[in-house]
Amino acid sequence: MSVLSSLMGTMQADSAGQAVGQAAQQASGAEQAATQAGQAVINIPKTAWQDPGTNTFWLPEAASVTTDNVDWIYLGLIGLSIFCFIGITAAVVYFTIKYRQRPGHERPLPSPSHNNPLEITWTLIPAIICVFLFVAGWRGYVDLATPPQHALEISVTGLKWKWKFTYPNGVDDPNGELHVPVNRSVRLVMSSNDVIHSFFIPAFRIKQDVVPQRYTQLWFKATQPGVYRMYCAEYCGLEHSQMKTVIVVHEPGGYADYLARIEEQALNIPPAELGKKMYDNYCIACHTLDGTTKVGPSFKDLVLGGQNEMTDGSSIVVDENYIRESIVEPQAKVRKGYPASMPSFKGVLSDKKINGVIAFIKSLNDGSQQ
Ligand code: HEC
Ligand SMILES: [Cu+2]
Repeated sequence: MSVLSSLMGTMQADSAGQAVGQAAQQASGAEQAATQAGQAVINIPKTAWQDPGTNTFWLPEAASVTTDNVDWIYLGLIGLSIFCFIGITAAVVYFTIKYRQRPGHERPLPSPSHNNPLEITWTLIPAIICVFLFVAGWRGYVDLATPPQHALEISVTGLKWKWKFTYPNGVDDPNGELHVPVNRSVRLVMSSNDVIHSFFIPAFRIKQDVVPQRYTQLWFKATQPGVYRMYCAEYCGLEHSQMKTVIVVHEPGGYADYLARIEEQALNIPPAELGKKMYDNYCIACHTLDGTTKVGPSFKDLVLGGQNEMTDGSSIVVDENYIRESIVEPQAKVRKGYPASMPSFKGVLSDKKINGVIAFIKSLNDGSQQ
């Protein structure tokens, strides 16, 4: 590839960029279709990987707010290199011919050893260019290193050999893809479960090592809905090259739909398992499973059909309705010997989750947990 065509290539890069955009639109169209069809699982077609139009040798479409600075410095450096390369080569060729050894052309002795104006010029101009590039690069670096406040935080885990994305609602993306809303600052808090990986989204011009036992961060603000490629950019073992996936930038509203969808999906597990999760999340601080008393009575003693004494002296038979009432309206009936301090989970736990909790409590005493 000749250096000159590299400069011109920036123009082609634009049309290649459009191709990515189109592929992205197709993808999000397919996604909408999937949603309409009521499918729980959306599988983004990996158009961005298959469409040869997106396999550009040049800079891919820029789709985040911080890309401009990276691009012009990068292209500027290439332009400068080409300029110097051509200039120096031309000078070498010119001097070689002009001062070649030939009859009637004597070498002047002693040869000139010093030229102040020349020395100053070729020191000063490169120095100015270097300082300029440094300041421009440094400002861009500071931008990239400083996530805006109140950015949406998504946790990223590098694993041999895939990425795991965990959203603020605690749910992982089921397909190992990253989904984000358009025009919203996103901060990725990243760590690795095993070796060092490197998280790379070319379209956003961001790349950062993902290291075990510490957190690194990246931020971006996507400017166009679409599907963009994502890589691991640090050799991390046998299937390193398989750590490619996509980032889906959603139209306004699409991200919330997506979150609701994966949350719903995460609930599609056996009720007792779901209940165990809810127990771990919400109840474990006050209720044990082993018979010991914390703030509240242990769930081990909560046997369906058993009798419980209340503070008002009455006695009730434990059934599903009693457990449900204890969760949504804990003060309605308070166990004798315990404070009426349990918070209500009304609005926190959906019916499905409450059913899960009930199934979990039942399973504690039917022998299935042993
Ligand atoms: C802040 C502490 C606290 C948390 C958190 C808490 N509870 Fe309670 N819970 C209590 C206390 C104290 C009692 C006993 C007083 C009463 O009956 O209200 C109790 C009672 C109960 C009872 C009746 C038990 C019996 O033996 O009659 C049920 C059922 C129950 N909780 C379920 C839950 C579930 C399910 C969660 C989690 C979603 C939960 N609790 C979270 C403190 C808590
Ligand atoms: Cu990797």
